[in-house]
Amino acid sequence: MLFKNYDPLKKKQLSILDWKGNIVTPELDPKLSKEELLKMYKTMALGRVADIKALQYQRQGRMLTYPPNRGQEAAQVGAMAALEKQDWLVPAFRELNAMLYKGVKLEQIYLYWFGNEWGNHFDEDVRVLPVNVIIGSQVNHAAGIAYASKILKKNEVAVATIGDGGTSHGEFYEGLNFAAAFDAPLVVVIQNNQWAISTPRSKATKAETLAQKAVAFGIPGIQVDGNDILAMYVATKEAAEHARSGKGPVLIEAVTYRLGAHTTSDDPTIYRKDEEVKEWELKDPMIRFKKYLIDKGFWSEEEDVKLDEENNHYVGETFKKVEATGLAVLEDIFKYTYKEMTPQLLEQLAEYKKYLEEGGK
Ligand SMILES: Cc1ncc(C[n+]2csc(CCOP(=O)(O)OP(=O)(O)O)c2C)c(N)n1
Ligand SMILES: [Mg+2]
Repeated sequence: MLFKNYDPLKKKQLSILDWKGNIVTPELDPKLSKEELLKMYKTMALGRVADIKALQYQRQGRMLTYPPNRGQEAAQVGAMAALEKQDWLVPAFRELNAMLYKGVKLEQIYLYWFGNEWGNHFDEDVRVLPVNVIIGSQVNHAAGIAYASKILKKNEVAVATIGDGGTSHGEFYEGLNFAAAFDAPLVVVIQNNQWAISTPRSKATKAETLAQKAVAFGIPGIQVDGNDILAMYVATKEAAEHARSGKGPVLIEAVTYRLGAHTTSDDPTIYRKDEEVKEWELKDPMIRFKKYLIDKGFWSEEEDVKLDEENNHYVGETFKKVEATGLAVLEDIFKYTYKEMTPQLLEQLAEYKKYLEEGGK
């Protein structure tokens, strides 16, 4: 029903909690338990602190690079909260919050951006693929997982995240078309944060919405206020159920905003106006969610201050552990690119060892 009511060609955006924290479509409020709501909020709060501190560490020369998440917390946590434990997240690189919710430890995420690939080595029961910077690849990988899940009757839904810019890549179309043709349980969540580095959303495609691209695949598509955690939850819940029941993929466009820079190597003041950022700061997903929780009597400003202190402490301690771990042994790059080393890699490893023996660093 949701997908019929929010047909992407009718340009209606799903919204439950408006930017002031008021419920605008009470009939759609998922009425989640206090426990579920607080788990979501606490993940976002930790993600926000970890995001801000990652930038500081990078600026202090202590972290290699980092792609900020600030502003996109609801789009990520709302979607993940709607999944089952066995479902897969196939992330790109700006998914700190989604990864945290799915059970990846902050220490691992930090270790990766610190420059140690072992940070991508998650626990067996964590259904998250490694960070993948190759734009668009997420959709094909997730389509493959979804197809395998269908053949092996595993009841696992695969969720790929991709940016607005990523929807211009071939793999977005290939993966979605494949999954649609084979009714594979795939959900693609576009994080439309309005920018692909310095390229605005308007330059990425002539289509009025990104959700309407679903029409060409013959699947449901829905545009959602991505800063509204309840709307993201409801849309993803329905999408995952649709996919799980054998009806094929769903495309979700989360309309959100990257409040920070693209990465720590980017200066957004060169290509976007301050007023635009200020306007989106008012629509911050955390402000409205906090108000919703306080209105419900589930949370208070005092608890919020305490949580912030705890998070700051935890994040600081976590980063200390990461620094103590340090960088990976370079040999691992040769050893684990494939299951077994190819003759070329063996040769390169021997060359590297010789270089070390001769005093190279
Ligand atoms: C295949 C490929 N081409 C180019 C790049 C370089 N690149 C990194 S991020 C990015 C922009 C991505 O924009 P978007 O898809 O909107 O995601 P966002 O960064 O906004 O989260 C580009 C072009 C890449 N990583 N992979
Ligand atoms: Mg983008």
